[in-house]
Amino acid sequence: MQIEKSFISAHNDLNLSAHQRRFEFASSQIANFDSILKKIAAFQITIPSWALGTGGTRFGRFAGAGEPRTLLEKIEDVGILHAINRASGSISLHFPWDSVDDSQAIRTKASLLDLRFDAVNSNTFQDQASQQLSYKFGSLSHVDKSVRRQAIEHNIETIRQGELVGSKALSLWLSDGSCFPGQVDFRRSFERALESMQQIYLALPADWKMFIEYKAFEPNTYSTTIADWGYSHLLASKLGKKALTLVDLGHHLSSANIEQIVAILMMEGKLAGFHFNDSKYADDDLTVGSINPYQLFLVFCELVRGMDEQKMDHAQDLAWMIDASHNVKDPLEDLLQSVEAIQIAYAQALLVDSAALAQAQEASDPVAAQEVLQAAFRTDVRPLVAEARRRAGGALHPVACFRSMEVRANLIAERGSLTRSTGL
Ligand SMILES: [Mn+2]
Repeated sequence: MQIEKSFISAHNDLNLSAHQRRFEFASSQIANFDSILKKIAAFQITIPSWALGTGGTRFGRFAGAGEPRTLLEKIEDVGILHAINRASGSISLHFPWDSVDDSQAIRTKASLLDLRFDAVNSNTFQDQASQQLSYKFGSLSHVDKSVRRQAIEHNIETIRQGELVGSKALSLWLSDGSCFPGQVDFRRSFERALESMQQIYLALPADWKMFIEYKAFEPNTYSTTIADWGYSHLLASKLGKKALTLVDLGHHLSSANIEQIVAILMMEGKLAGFHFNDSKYADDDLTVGSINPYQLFLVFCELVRGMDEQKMDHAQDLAWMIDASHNVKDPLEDLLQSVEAIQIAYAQALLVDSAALAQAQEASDPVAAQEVLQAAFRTDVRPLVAEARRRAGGALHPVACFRSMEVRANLIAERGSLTRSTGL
């Protein structure tokens, strides 16, 4: 399905006068709103290929309808999102789910939809039908050298596939760990994981990076080989300059101070980027901003301050991706909501009076610091985000626009109602 520009214009025309009233009020309170609009418009959030179908839990999956059946259809879905919000201009592929058979066709389709390819992801957390050895007891840290070799080769093949589409980073999440005390030797497991990753690192092209993601627990229930930012940072430091730590909002033990982790990693030049999602208890698969938008805002405050201090380009220098997929919403509507939640938190962080905050910190004045932060957080920036989107050719209200175009009904008509996207 192709999104007609005329439909988005018609949607915007219908909503324009109400929007303009809200925008005039919002912008009248902000001195530098024009530069904020430009930053919001430039900020693109990568869509993971595995979030385009309905996710599931270990108890089951309730498949949606009209899900993308092939990589080309996944790219088409991201193109739909990007046409509507002009902020989802890249896609992250996962191997072997997204095997690139015809790279020319894939690249052409993506460029027609104004999309680029972000980090590629390997998969050693499940066994594939064609696979010789099992990852039941680990992959890069497995006690058996031949299992480790198989996992290393899969990662190198993932890099090769990424090169075909112009990716520049390998994102590595290791599910290795143990379910019971005594099951693995912590130190040997870590050493084996490092040794395997060194071999993958050597296979990275000169202009590539390696992102090392961590996760506190799950699928393993007792220990995880790369359980937190300390393990990841240790690995990244030992591996070298091209290795960086990737922070996933949902991969921490409950109430961890994620904004502080981000601040320190940025200070050390070792932050790769961010995976956005939200969670109430332990899982990480809920829509961004649906549970704890204040935490998201605080994370963005650190990101913005850290990037500004190091004169980094907000849109280009770190990797921004959504990593969530669940059971009950239309995946495309959910992604539109997630992207907007990220834009809102980013815009609010841009509003923080950093000079006043620094002054409050120097004066050890927590009351003044809270006033500064919450003045930004409680500002309704939605008209600014909508205006940035409108100026970039997107829709004022993405979900409403998506629904009025009957995108899902069209996709079902094209693809059928029994389609199932590859992925989890
Ligand atoms: Mn993630």
